[in-house]
Amino acid sequence: MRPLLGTSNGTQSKKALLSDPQLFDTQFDELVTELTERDIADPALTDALNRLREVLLYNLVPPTKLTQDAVQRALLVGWCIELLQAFFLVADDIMDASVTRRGQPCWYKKEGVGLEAINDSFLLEAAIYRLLRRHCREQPYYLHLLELFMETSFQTELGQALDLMTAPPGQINLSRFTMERYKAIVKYKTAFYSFYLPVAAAMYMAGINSEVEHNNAKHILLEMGEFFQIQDDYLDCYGDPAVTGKIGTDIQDNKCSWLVQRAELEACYARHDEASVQRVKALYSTLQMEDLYHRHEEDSYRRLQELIARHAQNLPHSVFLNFAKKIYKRNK
Ligand code: DMA
Ligand code: MG
Ligand code: MG
Ligand code: MG
Repeated sequence: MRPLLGTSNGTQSKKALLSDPQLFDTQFDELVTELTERDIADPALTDALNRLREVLLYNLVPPTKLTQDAVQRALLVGWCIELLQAFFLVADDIMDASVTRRGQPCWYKKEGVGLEAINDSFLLEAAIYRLLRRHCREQPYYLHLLELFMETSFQTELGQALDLMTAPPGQINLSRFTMERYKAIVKYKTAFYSFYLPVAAAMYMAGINSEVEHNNAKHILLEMGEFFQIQDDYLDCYGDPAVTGKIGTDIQDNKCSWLVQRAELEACYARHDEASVQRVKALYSTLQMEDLYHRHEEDSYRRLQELIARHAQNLPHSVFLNFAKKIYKRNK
């Protein structure tokens, strides 16, 4: 994976603007001046306008060093999430026997690195907690962040364990690959750390601690994370390494990838309950069976016309064509 935040230029410049504390500062100063000096010049109002100034400064938390520091800390936590990702990816590439990552050789593949990369991944992880301690220890959300990072790591490691034990090297047994197992793997190995973690960290930093709020966010983000991993599986096979920055290994690694659909068929075919029937139909639809069928119909019609032209030399073509017209494009 996966440069999650690599967005368009438009988003970048908006982000830069929003996170520029100096611009925000300057505007606040201007607003105070506008409200208390520029518009109303009546000397009789001096006291009242001074009062307004005091109220504004006191109640709107003048953006001073405080907000600048808060923005710096938000950026730092962003980097901690990147560190967590790097920690997992360095290890993941060893376990998946991958070759490239982000357009360069995987770290363990570099000359002289090899399995020392295991310890390097631990170093990346340790860096998270050093940075959090140094920069956020005094913050009310510090403990929440610590627990969040540790819990997320555990969830991801459970997901990686499921991913690996479902893919024993060289042992093909597609019955291991159920949709239930797939969903568990991707939820734990990807969705928590790639989607819930960044939003939950921001929520804690903004003072949103309620379990209900977090569960609501989790509900949406885990669903998004599941789809994100389905895309990752798709790109493992169909992506262009020049664009994804990595060469796929899921087939070689016996991975329970979303693209492996036979197990779903085995679980649902020849069943009489409506849910199973619908799951088979959903599978057909993801395999674009309708398109395939229509293309086959066109091909078949064209081939038959050729046959008629070639073989029905003494018989009227219409005998055959009328037959053909009766069945092609039929919908009953
Ligand atoms: C990766 O899943 C999950 C983690 C925790 C790194 P994956 O092996 O499919 O990712 P990638 O395709 O990027 O190697
Ligand atoms: Mg991998
Ligand atoms: Mg992996
Ligand atoms: Mg992958």
